[in-house]
Amino acid sequence: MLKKILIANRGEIALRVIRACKELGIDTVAVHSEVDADSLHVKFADESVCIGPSPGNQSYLRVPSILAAAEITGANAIHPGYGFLAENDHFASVVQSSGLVWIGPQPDVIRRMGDKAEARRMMQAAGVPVIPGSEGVLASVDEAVGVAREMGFPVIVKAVAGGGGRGMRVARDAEELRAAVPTARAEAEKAFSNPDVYIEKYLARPRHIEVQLLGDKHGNVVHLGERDCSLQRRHQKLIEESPSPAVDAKLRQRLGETAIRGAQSVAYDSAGTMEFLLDEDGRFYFMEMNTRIQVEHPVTELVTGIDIVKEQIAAAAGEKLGFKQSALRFTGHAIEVRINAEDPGAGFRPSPGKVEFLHMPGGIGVRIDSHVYQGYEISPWYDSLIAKLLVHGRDRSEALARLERALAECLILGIRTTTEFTLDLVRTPMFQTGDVTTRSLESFLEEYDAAAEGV
Ligand code: MV4
Repeated sequence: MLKKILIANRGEIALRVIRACKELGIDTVAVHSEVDADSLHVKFADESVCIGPSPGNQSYLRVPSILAAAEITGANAIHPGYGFLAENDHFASVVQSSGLVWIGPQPDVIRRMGDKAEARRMMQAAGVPVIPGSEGVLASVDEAVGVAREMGFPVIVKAVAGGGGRGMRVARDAEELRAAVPTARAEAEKAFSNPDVYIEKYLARPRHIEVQLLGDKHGNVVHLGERDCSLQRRHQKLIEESPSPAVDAKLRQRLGETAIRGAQSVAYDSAGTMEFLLDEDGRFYFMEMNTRIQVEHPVTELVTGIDIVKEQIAAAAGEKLGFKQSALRFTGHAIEVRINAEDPGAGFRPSPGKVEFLHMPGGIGVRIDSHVYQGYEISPWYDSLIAKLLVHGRDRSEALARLERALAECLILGIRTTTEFTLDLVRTPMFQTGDVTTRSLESFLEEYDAAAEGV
């Protein structure tokens, strides 16, 4: 049914989708900006169309240009990748009304999950545990203080249009909350053109645990286990792994069943991820749902053997999922690190430029997802991801040793990268023991910066 897929994205994820299409015997169309003319996604695709100048809002975010490229090339489906238009419900619905297949969940599901207060309400109604907080959007500061006094401080103010950590404010008492609500509203209005906020009880040291889901148009939803993404810097994940050191088989089953229940309540019919916070007492709470393929999806592919992108494409074509929950086996341990063109010695400032020399690691249990080659010019216009380095081992200890070994094989010259920083981080007792929370990186970075300054 799907003969030709247009990939509305760039970089490693565009390559990832093209690879799945090749294995499925589906033709591919790359779209690209002017600066991306020499990119690998353009070279690997069967056809390509230049859709505009380098800034994203003049190319990869231009809906009419992308639809025109699909029309000209006769593509009959669009895969959005992650970022750019992947969670834009308007784009998804225009794709569908143009008679094209949208490779993602239904536009109204994207829209409802995009409203974080609405997503909370829906999941609570479906019996998914949510963090105690306000019933939807706050009508006033007094309401916020009332709700906060009832459940206790500290609380966190979040933008309904936020997600991914943008537009959040923590308040430890009523006075701070009275200041935080207007500030958060102003920030939300500026960033998202929507000032609406809600509050939740603030969990001090949670782990970020997310569950990979796959659904089809026949009402089936399965979970592919969890990923632990607790190590983040400013809401940018640095390391992801599966299984989580904090999740045993029993908790995995409860997380999985809960995530499936939530997804089925909205007739979820694609690849998606439900994010939870796990507190010190082993309780978990729904945080938000990502209605797209994620950067870290290969971690799950390594422990399940399932090609998530292929399943996502098949589901969009109306096929049934190729396997049942009971047939899934989780094997070994996988870890992903992101290698970025950034300078850890300068606050992780982007370090674009020409890659003068490149050697990527190999050997048993190593996977590299990257669009970068020797001589490639990393553009300042887009994200700084150079490569995702993944390792798979029989257990966490083998995966850790393999990760150190593989990181040490990496050699990227001509630009600053996060390779050595990541190796230092991987070698810490904190990461080696798996005893991490969403706050762990802050303290590591303080020490790291102090060491860099010779303090
Ligand atoms: C929280 C939280 C603690 N308590 N909500 C950050 C990303 C966005 N999706 C929500 N985030 C958080 N929400 C409550 N009620 C702590 C965070 C958070 C965080 C979450 C996951 C990974 C890294 C984080 C870093 C700082 C704060």
